[in-house]
Amino acid sequence: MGLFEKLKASLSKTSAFLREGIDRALRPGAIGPESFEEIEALLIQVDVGVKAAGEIVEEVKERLKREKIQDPGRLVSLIEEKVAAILSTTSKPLRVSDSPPTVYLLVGVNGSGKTTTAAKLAYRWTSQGKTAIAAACDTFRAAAAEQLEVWSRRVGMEIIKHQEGSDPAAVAFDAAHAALARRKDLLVVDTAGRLHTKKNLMEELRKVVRVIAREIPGAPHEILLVIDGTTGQNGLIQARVFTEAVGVTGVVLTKLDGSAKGGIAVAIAGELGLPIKLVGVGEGLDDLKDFDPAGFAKALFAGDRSDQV
Ligand SMILES: Nc1nc2c(ncn2[C@@H]2O[C@H](COP(=O)(O)OP(=O)(O)O)[C@@H](O)[C@H]2O)c(=O)[nH]1
Ligand SMILES: [Mg+2]
Repeated sequence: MGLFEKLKASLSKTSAFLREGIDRALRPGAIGPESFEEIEALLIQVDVGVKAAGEIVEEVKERLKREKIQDPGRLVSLIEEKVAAILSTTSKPLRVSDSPPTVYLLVGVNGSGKTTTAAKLAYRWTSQGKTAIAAACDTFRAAAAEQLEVWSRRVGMEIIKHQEGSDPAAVAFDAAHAALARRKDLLVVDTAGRLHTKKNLMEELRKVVRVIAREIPGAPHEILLVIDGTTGQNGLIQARVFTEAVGVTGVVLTKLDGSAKGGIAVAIAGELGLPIKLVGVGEGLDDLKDFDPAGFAKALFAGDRSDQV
């Protein structure tokens, strides 16, 4: 399946809901102020956020008035363009360091997909003949390091882990040294999402960041906040907490496959101003895609009709 096809399939729940509603709101002969109220409500329901939904609808209304557009298809295109524009304002590619290792730190709440994303990221590199190493900084549960170890074998990367309950910053320190000594191209740092208190977790993360920055100049090159794309507005609250604590540089939006709340991408860009860098569209190693604002917007409004491709 091509990249766009995969994204379109992943967003099909969201887009089927949106298109059905929008087509109903814009049925021929019925385009009026209520149509736009309906569309705004639909956008809010897929978690685009109140602010962005308002902006999108205002702009489309303006253009409708100014350009006297009556064609529903054209109006849908305008909505799609506006969404793409919002997503583009923050869009930035994933940073890669000129002097290896490139270091990616993954943060986020439990179950959001950090460990899986770490493996997927490493797979991108190892499948291109580059070398990768993982730091198992989720020392909160033994199972966390084991899970990363299983992935590491599949991906073909080394892993640095300590005992359960040990200091994550010590793991980060060892991993940074191993990455430098063994000239690895990539270091992925997996972290915990749950501790006894939120304050502890944030302090621990800050310490991990400090250690990495001290041992490898310029690192971490990305602090990626992993957000579960099915959790809707909750993701925004998480994003604020993590951003304040560790200065997130980008978002990985996971589990888009099966999400009916794919509009959250628009809220992340529009309300938080954070760039979405990658999207997770499945559980496989290959199911991590670069974020493309225009493609995402197109898939969001594609509906489930094959003639929309
Ligand atoms: N469908 C789907 N499942 C995902 C995706 N990313 C992660 N998962 C699943 O989400 C669950 C939690 O992932 P995990 O990486 O352990 O989360 P962590 O607690 O943040 O490390 C696992 O069952 C993963 O297979 C994705 O993009 N799509
Ligand atoms: Mg994990």
